[in-house]
Amino acid sequence: MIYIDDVYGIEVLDSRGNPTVKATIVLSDGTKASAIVPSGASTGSKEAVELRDKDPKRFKGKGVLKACENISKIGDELIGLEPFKQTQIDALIREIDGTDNYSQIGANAALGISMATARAAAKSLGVPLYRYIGGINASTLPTPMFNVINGGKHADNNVDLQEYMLMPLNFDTFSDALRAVTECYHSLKEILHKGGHSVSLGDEGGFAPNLKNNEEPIKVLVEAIKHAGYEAGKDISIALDAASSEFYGTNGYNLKGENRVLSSAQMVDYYAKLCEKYPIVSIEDGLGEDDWEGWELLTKKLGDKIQLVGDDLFVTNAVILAQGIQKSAANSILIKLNQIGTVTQTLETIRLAHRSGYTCVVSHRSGESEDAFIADFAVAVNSGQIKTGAMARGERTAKYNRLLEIEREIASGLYSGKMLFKK
Ligand code: 2PG
Ligand code: MG
Repeated sequence: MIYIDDVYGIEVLDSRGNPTVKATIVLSDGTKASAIVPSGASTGSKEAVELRDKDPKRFKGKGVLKACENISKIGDELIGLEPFKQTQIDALIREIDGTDNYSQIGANAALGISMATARAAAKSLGVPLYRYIGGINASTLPTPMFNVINGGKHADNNVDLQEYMLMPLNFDTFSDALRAVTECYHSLKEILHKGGHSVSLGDEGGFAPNLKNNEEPIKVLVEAIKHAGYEAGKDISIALDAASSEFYGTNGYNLKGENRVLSSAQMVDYYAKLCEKYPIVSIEDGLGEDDWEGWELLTKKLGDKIQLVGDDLFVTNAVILAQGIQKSAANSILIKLNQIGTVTQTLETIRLAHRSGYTCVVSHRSGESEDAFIADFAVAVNSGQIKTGAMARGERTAKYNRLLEIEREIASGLYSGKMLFKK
């Protein structure tokens, strides 16, 4: 029998220079595997708890030594167990924590162990991670949402909406899609540069210029698609993540960059007009995480035309997703493992979404690392979509480059692009 022999955590750095957890598992057959946990900036209030030391003398309070200690403590309970029993191991981690949001041990500790367990098990069996998690059903290369203009909390500019993304739909393979959209990225850089705008990058590798209003980035994207020789709305479409909980207050949606405050209904109209004017196929967090009525209205108005993704709204939580399904709010869910805490719980949420006709977009966090777990995970669960930033900055390209490897390994043209958004 192969069993878990050692478990430990160390404090490493994420892409924003903040400490994060790296968990390592050693098996009795000598297999050693690690996983690095990501960290968000525009977090949903109901996310599982990310444990920080709050010791002002280290990393301005952001250290994660306690979470690392917790990894060793939980590890003591896991030693001797088979790494292939992911469900039982994840259940045990939950039981040790004893809360429903990992407020004792930290979701960063929980997820580090959970991901490292899956990776160690796969490695020990000699199969790739996507194959271990997804079996022979893991076959679809996801369509990426490339976040090429950053705003909101991810950039130091005047753009209120957080993410302006390109989705390459009309391509036969993942590598072709990646190439085309990368050409658009370079066109975008030229256009911004010529227009006298900054081409410095935001947290997720997209450009972060100051622009006239929140619509302007969409116009520039359409121009960049054309400039690169593609047809907007046919070859490449646009997706947005407004991350609107960040600018939703008691008086409504405060678009600071445009100096106006909109009600939920006005926001819905605003999106409807944008969708009429531009080839937008998906809007994430168009409304705030507590604005359920707004979400119902948004879904009524646009739900049969475009994908409406709940991120802060659902926080990858099956219980909250079930409420959303009942209310007919959104038609898609963003999947972030660290919002819920373990691989098993994430898989449960995905199952519920798929059963209920909701699409799933597997996602990175704005604070990332070289760990490409989510690339394998997206293929494993046949999510068909992945959101992992721009085609710049190593922590973003790590995921795209891993997908290129997977594409070669499964030697198939099963790229989801043309299958998505088919009416
Ligand atoms: C989001 C994410 C990732 P953060 O809002 O979708 O792009 O941002 O990790 O800061 O929550
Ligand atoms: Mg989001």
